[in-house]
Amino acid sequence: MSKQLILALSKGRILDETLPLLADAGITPAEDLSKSRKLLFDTNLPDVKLVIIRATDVPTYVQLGAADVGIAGKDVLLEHGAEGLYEPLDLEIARCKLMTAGVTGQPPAKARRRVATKFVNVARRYYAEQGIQAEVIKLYGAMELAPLMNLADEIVDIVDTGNTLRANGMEPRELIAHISTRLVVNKAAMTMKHDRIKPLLARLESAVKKRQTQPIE
Ligand code: PRT
Ligand code: MG
Repeated sequence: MSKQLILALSKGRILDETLPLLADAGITPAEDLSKSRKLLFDTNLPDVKLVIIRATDVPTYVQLGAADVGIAGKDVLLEHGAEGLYEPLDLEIARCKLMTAGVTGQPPAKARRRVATKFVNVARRYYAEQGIQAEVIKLYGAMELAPLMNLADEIVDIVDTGNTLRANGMEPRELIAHISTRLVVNKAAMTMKHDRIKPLLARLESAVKKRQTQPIE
């Protein structure tokens, strides 16, 4: 295993909150990420590199060892599964909730429920635990549309303010999980590159703690 450390970052909304945390931990990209179409970046540290990839791909990169460390939403980790991964740190950014939601005022379907979601594994597990028969329908986006179009009775999706649901005539129902962004580490790398990963973890941990004691301006 090379001594180089590869960090896989989720692009999109998590990235904007990740970069200041990394900066507090002493890692800054060597160039402006927003001005580049590159996906692999050098940093101020000679042997630390960043890859910026789809959030849903981060667990795969880390699990298979293509990246040593990753930053991903707990929703993505719950859906993907945690085999081969350690999850040593809650970065406490991009907080939201995984919930079921349905059409406002409409009682939940009694018989086999049709549930549209991109979190099919999470949804199957959740409804099975509840003893509710569910037909889970995989969608890749705009879950809120499914009940309006009579494709599904309810959805499983991420909720923050609830505005997206309300704008589409829906209401949040059951909480499945509280979500925040987590640091994940490849299990083999945690052993083989412990001398590199341990200080990174410690610096990120203190960056997270520092935020908790500092009110956001
Ligand atoms: O684009 P892609 O298909 O890859 O996924 P994406 O668009 O879901 O990715 P992105 O960049 O939005 O980031 C997703 C990650 O951010 C998730 O994995 C969560 O861990 C985290 N996160 C935090 C959120 C939200 N808050 C959030 N509000 N992800 C999505 N949303 C969306 C939600 O899907 C819904 O459409 O915002 C809407 C709900 O927000 P409210 O405020 O209207 O309730
Ligand atoms: Mg997106």
